Amino acid sequence: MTKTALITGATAGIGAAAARLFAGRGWKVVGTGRRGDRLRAMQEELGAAFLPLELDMRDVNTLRQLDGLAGDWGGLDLLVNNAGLAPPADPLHEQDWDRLDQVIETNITGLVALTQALLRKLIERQGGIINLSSVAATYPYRGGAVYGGTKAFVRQFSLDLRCDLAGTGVRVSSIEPGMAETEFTLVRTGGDQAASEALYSGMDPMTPEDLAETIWWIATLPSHLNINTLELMPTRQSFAGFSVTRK
Ligand code: NDP
Ligand code: 8X3
Repeated sequence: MTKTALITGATAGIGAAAARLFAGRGWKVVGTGRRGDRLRAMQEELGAAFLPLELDMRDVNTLRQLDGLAGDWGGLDLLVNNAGLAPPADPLHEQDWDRLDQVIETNITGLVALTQALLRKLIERQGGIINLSSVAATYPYRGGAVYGGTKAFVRQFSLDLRCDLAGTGVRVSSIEPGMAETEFTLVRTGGDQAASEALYSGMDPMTPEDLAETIWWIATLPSHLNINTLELMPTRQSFAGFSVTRK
């Protein structure tokens, strides 16, 4: 039977690469995002393997009705909770509340609502859930309080969800990547292309395709194996020390 994945945030970056990879390897893909033009372009590119679903992750009422996905696309083998974003990397007291709220609603509330809505379908097929957390869940940095906090939530949610799903055969994984060159920094900086290019310049960042292959690897492991958490970085990214403020 053809397998079906629902991939959120399939209009750019990691989600778009994963949609292409899964569709190219014989899966059906339900791809979501707010930008309908990009979803339609993806459908033209991938054909019948791709079902576009225009969806704002902040629209909890709609998310909660998605257990009603019917027909050929009704069964679900994999949920990739990928849609997400970061606010500018400024200290919290300098941040705009609306941006913070958008990040919390998208990265946490929407992810939980969608997961809850689709769980029964995933249990029916003994499917899998792969959540996009981040190295920001583990390693604090200035300006990362809300983003890192949301990604720490995603990791812990993934681990706790495994407890709820014990015995169902459903697998849950948290992927925690470092720097991957996508539209992530463009969004974070409010469209500053130069800042985005400068961040990834000369450091061989991970590519969206690297992460898509990682998602594929986790999803297609033998069913008796569960990757709980997986942290990965570009070789040129590493750790910094503690910060000390002297008097
Ligand atoms: P991109 O900005 O390239 O893609 C983000 C995707 O999320 C887009 O498809 C966007 O679709 C979707 N999205 C954002 N907000 C919403 C919303 N409110 N409703 C629906 N969809 C939404 O970033 P990445 O591909 O890099 O990010 C994917 C995930 O990976 C995120 O969760 C991010 O936090 C995580 N991550 C990224 C890293 C990186 O270095 N790039 C590292 C670690 C984790 P649209 O705008 O069309 O709605
Ligand atoms: C994105 C990676 O290091 O910019 O999650 O927070 S980082």
